Parts: sequence; C-alpha cells; structure tokens
Amino acid sequence: MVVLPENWRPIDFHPSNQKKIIEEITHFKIANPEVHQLHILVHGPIAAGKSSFINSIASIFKGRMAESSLVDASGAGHSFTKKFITKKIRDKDGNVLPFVMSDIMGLEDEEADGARTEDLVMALKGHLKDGYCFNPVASLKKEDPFYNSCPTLNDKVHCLVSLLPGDKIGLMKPAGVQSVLRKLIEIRKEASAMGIPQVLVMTMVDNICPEVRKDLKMIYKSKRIKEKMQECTNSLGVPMKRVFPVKNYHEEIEMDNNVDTLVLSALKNILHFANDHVQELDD
Ligand SMILES: Nc1nc2c(ncn2[C@@H]2O[C@H](COP(=O)(O)OP(=O)(O)O)[C@@H](O)[C@H]2O)c(=O)[nH]1
Ligand SMILES: [Mg+2]
Repeated sequence: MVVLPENWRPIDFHPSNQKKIIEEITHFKIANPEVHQLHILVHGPIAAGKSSFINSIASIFKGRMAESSLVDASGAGHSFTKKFITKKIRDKDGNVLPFVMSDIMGLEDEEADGARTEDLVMALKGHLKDGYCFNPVASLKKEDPFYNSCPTLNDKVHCLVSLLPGDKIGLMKPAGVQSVLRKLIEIRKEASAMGIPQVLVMTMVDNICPEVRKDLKMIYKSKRIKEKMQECTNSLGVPMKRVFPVKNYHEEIEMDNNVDTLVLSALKNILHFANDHVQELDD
C-alpha cells in the first residue's frame, strides 16, 4: 500500500468547510436570468452508483438519509432506473435548491440493453420530458408525448457528469464496438460539440483502497486512488482536473462529514462549470 506523504490535491475535511459549501450552494446565484435551475445530467454504466450519488446529495442537503427509491438494492443486476427522472434537491426546510439532477437508466454493453445513445443526446438538448420511459430497442420519436419539441434553455443540460465505478474500471470492455465506454464517449463528444461542460465522478473509492476505506481523508494521499482516477481519464478523455473521487452513501444510516466533503467538493465544481456555461450563453 503506497501512501503519498502529502495530499496531491488540496482538500479541507473540517466540518466548517462543509457548512461553507452547503451555504454557498443553497444561495447559489445563477448567472443567466433565463435559467431557473441548473440541470445536471448523470450518465454512466449500470451499478456505477449514479442513483446513489444523487441520493447522497439529497441526503447531505436534508441533513439526514434521504429515501433512496432510485437505488438498486440488488447491486449489480440490470438497469433499475428505467425512467428519465429529474430530481429536485431540497434543503432542510424543504426549499428547492437552484439545481436539478437527472437520473437515467444505465448504459449497457449491448445495443439492445440499457438507454440508447440517441435518447441521451436528446436529453442533452432538452427534448426528453420527465417521466419518459427508456426503451432499449427504440429511441424517442417526435410524435411521442414525452418529446419536447421546443426546449428552452431551462430544459437543456448544463453540465454532463460521467460516473465511473473506480473498482471496476479495469474490468470494463475497451471503447471498441458495442461497449459502454464507446457510448459514453459518443455522448461526451456530442456534449462537447454543444459546449456543455463535463465532469467525471469516480465512485466506489472505498472498494479501491483499504486505507481510504478506513479513513476517507486519505483520498488524495492514496497512490492507488490516483492511478484509478488516471485510468478513468484515459478511458473517457476527461482531464484529471475534472475528475472527482467520491464514496456514496450506500449502507450507512448516519451521516458522515468525510463522505459529505468529497461529494460536496465534486458538486461545487459541477455547479460552477454549469453556471459558467449558462453565463456564456447570456453574453
Ligand atoms: N461500496 C460502495 N458501494 C456503492 C457506492 N455507490 C453505490 N454503491 C452501491 O452500488 C450499487 C449500485 O448503485 P446504484 O446507485 O443503484 O447504481 P446506478 O445503477 O448507477 O444508479 C448499490 O448496491 C449501491 O448501494 C460507493 O461509493 N461505494
Ligand atoms: Mg440508477
């Protein structure tokens, strides 16, 4: 187990920092008057922890575990979230926060399973209405009641989050024909062409490194975590400075300051990139 002497990326695990970020996000000012809420789309392979990530964020702002109806308790199985669900996040008092997060059916290796690339591209453009049920064998048609023919800037996606499970990245099929990575790269390219900023969140850090499992504060001292982050950037082509490692809430019943800090650090950056994007659209 190789532990670096210093953090290679600065991070403050003090609870006061966590409070500061929660405060900052709660009072976040969106830099474009046309946009009411920043729209974050989370995509990634099945069982990567997408629903758990959204749920962890919801829990942090509630200050207690949120009901995790989105999470597939059976673990790796097939895709659980089959609908396009846009989730509002609320603070302790029930006030809606200035961002929403979309959860999608996971992408699978075979074309016939999981959400279709075309559908995700439509989601980026704001054509997918909330509640749309993904069909692995046919993509959304213009006649469908869930097709939004004139999306406003509010309906569009303002930041694309690619989520990869750090413990399984080495086992994933390369981005050849019919692989999840190829689909993720295709969607990422479309997002780039539209100028949508992108972030990579690496989950399951507790399964990668025993030191980190014991103490999350070791995250930026663990050589193994850094190597896995590097593998993720190599797989998708997202630069290292846009890669954020997290551990999601998945089996715990109490909140944990260190879990919150990593998730909030990722979220804060996601919201800043999304806000820069909508601001550019206003300039
Ligand atoms: N150890 C660990 N398990 C996780 C983490 N995130 C999610 N899980 C578990 O992984 C499984 C799949 O998570 P889920 O959120 O349903 O994945 P999704 O298909 O991408 O939405 C569930 O059993 C979660 O409890 C994590 O960071 N660490
Ligand atoms: Mg899910």
